Amino acid sequence: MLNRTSPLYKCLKTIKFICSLLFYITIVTIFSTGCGDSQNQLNVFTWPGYISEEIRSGFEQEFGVKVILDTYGSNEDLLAKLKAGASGYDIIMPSDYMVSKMIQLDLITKLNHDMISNFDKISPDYLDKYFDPDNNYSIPYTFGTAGIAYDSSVITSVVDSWNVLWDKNYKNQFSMLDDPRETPGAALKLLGFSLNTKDINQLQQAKQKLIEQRELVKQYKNEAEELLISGDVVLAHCWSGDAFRAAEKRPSIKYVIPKEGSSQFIDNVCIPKAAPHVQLAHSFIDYLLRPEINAKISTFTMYGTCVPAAKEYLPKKLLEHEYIYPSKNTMDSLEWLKDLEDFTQKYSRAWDEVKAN
Ligand code: N2P
Repeated sequence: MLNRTSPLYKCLKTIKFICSLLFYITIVTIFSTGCGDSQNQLNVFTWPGYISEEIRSGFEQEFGVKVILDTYGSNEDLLAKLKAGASGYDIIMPSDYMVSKMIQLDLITKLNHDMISNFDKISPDYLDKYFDPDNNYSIPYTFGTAGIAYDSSVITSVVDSWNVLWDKNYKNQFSMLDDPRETPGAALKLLGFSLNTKDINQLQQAKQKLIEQRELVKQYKNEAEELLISGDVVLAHCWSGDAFRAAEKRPSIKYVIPKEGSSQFIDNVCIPKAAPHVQLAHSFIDYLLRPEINAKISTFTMYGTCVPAAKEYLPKKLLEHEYIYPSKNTMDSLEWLKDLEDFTQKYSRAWDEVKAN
């Protein structure tokens, strides 16, 4: 037995004390930085392909923080997640009609414009829209359309109507968006109706059309880019950026807005009500609006920029792209999706019935 007063005993006791101290420090460090939440972390919930690695790591390095990305496939999925109480997100990117819905449901926070020094870089063309008249809650991120992508090396006839997506010759060779508003919207347009109709009879007709189409569809999917590049599909109902990015890898891919008309959208940056890092979220929004950064976003996503000064950094082929910045004629054929309040459920139900058939 060691004597409590012996030098060896004292030395061992000191070592034991230092070891417990180190253990305690390690545990505290792990819990405050490694796992769990941290003040130095920004949690971004967005559409796939909306934030590039360059944009993410650029913000991380400049601000000395970590940016965590998570993605959703549709506005309705985003809404369901927030309604179910998801509280960790600092940034979300709802489309127009979903911004108005979220304001009404008190799910997003009022922005502090004093913390967004680049706000005046946004073109007035994309501000003060119906869904958030003074941009108190949302900053435009990018804009685009829904339409049809097709491989012109396979489909040599003219593609200019939604009808092609009901053509039996393309059975199992095309994909449709998996979206309770966009997909019924395409059928409504084909039938000559508004994609915001609240006429139940028109909606039923669109549902029947989609049920008829079901056996022809290879896949319902919101990200058509890979399907088009791989040749898994030769036609796709998709969002414009996905078609243009696919065309970069497979130049025979073309995009068209059908003559019956289609939808247009602005996707926006918002801060959810329960966001843990509101200040950092504002810094991120301000960063996204810097012209050089905004140009990189537009180049990567192949959607339009809302920041005119970004155009000086954009390649000519994007600036002159007839479908990124469509002509007035084409624009006039486009509708914004609107929040349909209680009638929204009828669309969701119709869409569920299509998919269950
Ligand atoms: C993401 C496309 C999102 C556009 N790939 C729909 N708002």
